[in-house]
Amino acid sequence: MARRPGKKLPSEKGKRVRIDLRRNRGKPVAKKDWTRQVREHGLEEVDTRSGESVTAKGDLSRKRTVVVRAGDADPARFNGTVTAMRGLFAEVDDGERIWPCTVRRMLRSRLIAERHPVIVGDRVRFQIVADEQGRQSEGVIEEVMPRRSELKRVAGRREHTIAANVDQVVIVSSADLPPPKPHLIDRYIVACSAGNMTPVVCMNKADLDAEGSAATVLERYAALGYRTLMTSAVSGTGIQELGDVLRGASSVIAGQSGVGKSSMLNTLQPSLGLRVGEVNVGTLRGRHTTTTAELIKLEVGGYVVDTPGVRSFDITAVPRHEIEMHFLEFIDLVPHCKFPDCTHTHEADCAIKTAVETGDVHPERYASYVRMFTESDSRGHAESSPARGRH
Ligand SMILES: Nc1nc2c(ncn2[C@@H]2O[C@H](COP(=O)(O)OP(=O)(O)OP(=O)(O)O)[C@@H](O)[C@H]2O)c(=O)[nH]1
Ligand SMILES: [Mg+2]
Ligand SMILES: [Zn+2]
Repeated sequence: MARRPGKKLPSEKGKRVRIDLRRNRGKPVAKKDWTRQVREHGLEEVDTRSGESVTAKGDLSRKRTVVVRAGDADPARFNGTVTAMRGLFAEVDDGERIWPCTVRRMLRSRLIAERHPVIVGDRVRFQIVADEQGRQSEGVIEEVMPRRSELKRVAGRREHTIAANVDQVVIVSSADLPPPKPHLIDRYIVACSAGNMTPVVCMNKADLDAEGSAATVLERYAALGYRTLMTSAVSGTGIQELGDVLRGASSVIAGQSGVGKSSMLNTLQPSLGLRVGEVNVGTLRGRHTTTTAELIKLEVGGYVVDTPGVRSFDITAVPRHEIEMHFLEFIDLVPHCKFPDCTHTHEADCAIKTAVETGDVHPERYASYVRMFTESDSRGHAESSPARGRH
């Protein structure tokens, strides 16, 4: 993300050469099929394997023009951060401008095989290519750097990474419309803990919390030591504090559709003009107004990813016996269970269950643990159960 002083734009410095590329042997997939998948499942849900050979027109030609720096044997390579994914195109910020980039086929196959396609927040190395007219308008991502953090979820049996290299996740619920779902907060907290990010628990629509029940839910998390925020995008309550939380960090704003994630960011920085949707009064569900995860640079300093709301959010890559480690208040209690392999579900003399009875562990936190434990199979992956997806 940092600007590299003195770096010249490739147009000023590079010379173009033709290089051989391996012809794409993948079976072409009808574009309409991919478009249909995107429309039905959203960009994040589409299985990229099936759309692999669609948009990258460069993949279909044998030769491609790449920019070579004077004196360099190899084509020039640039470093950047992926700020958005649109179909098979990534937008990459090299600190000076945004480049639309495709992903090199070889890399794409490997990443897909490892179930980690290029995602927002990824640090990448890319090459600039020129089009038929010689314009250097596009890049090809050649390498994705190791990620220091990942926010993941599961949809059905498929694992999906939402964002990479973020420091913290602001887990947004709303006081009402839709009402808070503590279980969803707990799932996000486990995902943060497992993915190496700090959770911040935020309750938006404070203006609708007439009875203070949302504030009570928030206190539960404050008591556990998590940073909490009560905000209102409408009245402006807590928005300055939100700015303080986001300043200087890279953050993901996550939570159900309709809780006001985009609205909060608009109130913080009106120039963003993010699209905001209505909540369906019948189902109390948002309308999935935000459709792509995008990395946004904030005036207060820092970067934020406004994500599309999710209906289901599951932990992944957390073996079921490790789930307990991500419930902070369980950690000191676990050694006091009678059985060393206690799962805290059906066993006698379980320190966690005793703590629930004495009020030291909140019953809803315990219920969240049990639900996550029973829904996860022994390898830690979600089982596709018909109940999944309803929160
Ligand atoms: N009363 C009240 N309404 C709010 C507040 N924040 C957002 N809303 C309303 O909630 C609805 C949904 O807001 P969005 O910002 O689109 O919600 P979102 O979380 O970004 O939703 P998705 O993009 O679908 O995930 C809109 O009608 C907003 O006007 C708030 O603080 N108070
Ligand atoms: Mg939104
Ligand atoms: Zn136990």
